[in-house]
Amino acid sequence: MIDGNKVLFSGMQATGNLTLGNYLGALKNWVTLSDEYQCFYSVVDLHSITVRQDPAELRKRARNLLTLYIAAGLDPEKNCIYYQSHVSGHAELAWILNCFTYMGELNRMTQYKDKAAKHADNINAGLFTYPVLMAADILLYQADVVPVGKDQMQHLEITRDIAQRFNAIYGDVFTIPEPYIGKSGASIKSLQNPDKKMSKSDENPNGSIYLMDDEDTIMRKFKRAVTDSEGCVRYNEEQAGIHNLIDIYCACTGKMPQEVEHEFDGRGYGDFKTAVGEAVVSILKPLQARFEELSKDKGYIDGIIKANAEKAGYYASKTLRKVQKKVGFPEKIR
Ligand code: ATP
Ligand code: LTN
Repeated sequence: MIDGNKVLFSGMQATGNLTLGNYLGALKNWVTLSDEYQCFYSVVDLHSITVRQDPAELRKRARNLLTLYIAAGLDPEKNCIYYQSHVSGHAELAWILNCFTYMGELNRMTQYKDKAAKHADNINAGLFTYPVLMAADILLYQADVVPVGKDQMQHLEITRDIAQRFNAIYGDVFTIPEPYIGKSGASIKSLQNPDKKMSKSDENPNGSIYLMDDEDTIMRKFKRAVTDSEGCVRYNEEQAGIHNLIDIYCACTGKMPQEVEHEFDGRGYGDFKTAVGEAVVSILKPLQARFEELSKDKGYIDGIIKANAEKAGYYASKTLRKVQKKVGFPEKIR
């Protein structure tokens, strides 16, 4: 609890360009939840270097991501929006938690297996212990709730296991966090392969809608989206492509799948794809305009970066000091 409010933590990596999946699965829910909680939204740049990055590019993407959090509607006066690398407590707590995490647990992580297969020439220890750093992010702020897409559930479970293990030894140190998965948009699939999640690191740019795509590109990508030969807009697992388009449409319009089936009853896929494209454009256009405007205001963004790093650092050091004491590190002499 901070000032009587429950705490929310979430983060995104500044790797690649953000997709509609990131927006509908995560960012959009962050904005909805931000009124109810004391929120920490981090640009998790420590996580990004588990895969080799170009330094200048990473710096630029990280700043763009932080700006995008604000452009999406998160008020930086109320929500703590900051770079993970500006708060050293993340790395310090991660080290301690590494000593309370088993190799066998980490070996089971599917994201690790996927990324290791994808980057076979760079299977570094950071990639392996990535979930421990994520646990540190969450536990450092004593978060009650963590909004993520479905793909992050396994990391949330290991976070809870580590926290419970630590608490069982040292008493009630950490709050046990609950995941928050949004009702719609929790798992947006690639437009080219609806069995795969839409991902910013997909090699095929037609599979993903990027948040900065212009109107023509968005409409073209939806027109080309893979569907089936059934020819009717029905929400069932067998029609994976249409299922995904309905998910996207619902997440953008707030409608229910049954309403959408009804709306497009007897109409072709062409009509439906156009409607989905238009719904997405109507959400992304204002987001893009706000992003452009904010990006020009260097002083404003710099001010937020500074103030929020201090705020996050304050809460992080409270937990860290408690943990250091529990495990037996000597008190600093001041
Ligand atoms: P990468 O392809 O680089 O692994 P990613 O696109 O999967 O990245 P992350 O940075 O890992 O994105 O995820 C940021 C947030 O967006 C997480 O909460 C994640 O669950 C959510 N997310 C990512 N992809 C999707 C998707 N296709 N549908 C719903 N949520 C998603
Ligand atoms: N692993 C997450 C990003 C992430 C995160 C977190 C999400 C890092 N730390 C803490 C929620 C809470 C991802 O790849 N999407």
